[in-house]
Amino acid sequence: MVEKTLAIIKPDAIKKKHVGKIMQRIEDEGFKISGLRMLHLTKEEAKGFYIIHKEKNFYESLTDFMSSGEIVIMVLEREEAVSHWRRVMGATDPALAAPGTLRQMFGFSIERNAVHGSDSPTTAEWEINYFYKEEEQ
Ligand code: 3AN
Repeated sequence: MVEKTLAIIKPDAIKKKHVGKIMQRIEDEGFKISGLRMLHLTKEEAKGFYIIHKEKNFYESLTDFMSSGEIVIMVLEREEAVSHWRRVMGATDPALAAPGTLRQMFGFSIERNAVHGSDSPTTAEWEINYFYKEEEQ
């Protein structure tokens, strides 16, 4: 089934100039980029986006990092978009991510791991709605 997922290129990957390579990979993997925007989250916006992690000990640090510079957000569309994008990203910790995955190639640490992807179709819908009005989706 064709579905949508939300992908983010995080501040670390933007600073290291990996945007072009990551977007090329997205197209090579057969995704249609149906939404694309660069923005700089406020701390409050980052906290809202990661609200599910509010009890975790890394919440403050993660939201500081995610509001530390520009990010690129994208709505990606293809068959099984959510699970496919997570396979392309690799494991959360770049040290454990499989060879050829984006986090293995471009991630620096479990926090500064280059890219984000929704973890289920339900989360994808919530995350896309967080950034896009319905008529923009
Ligand atoms: P994923 O992004 O692989 O779905 P989650 O949902 O467990 O991983 O975590 C969300 C984000 O929180 C990760 N992308 C990462 O940046 C950060 N994170 C996860 N675990 C840790 C940790 N132990 N220490 C610091 N940051 C973490």
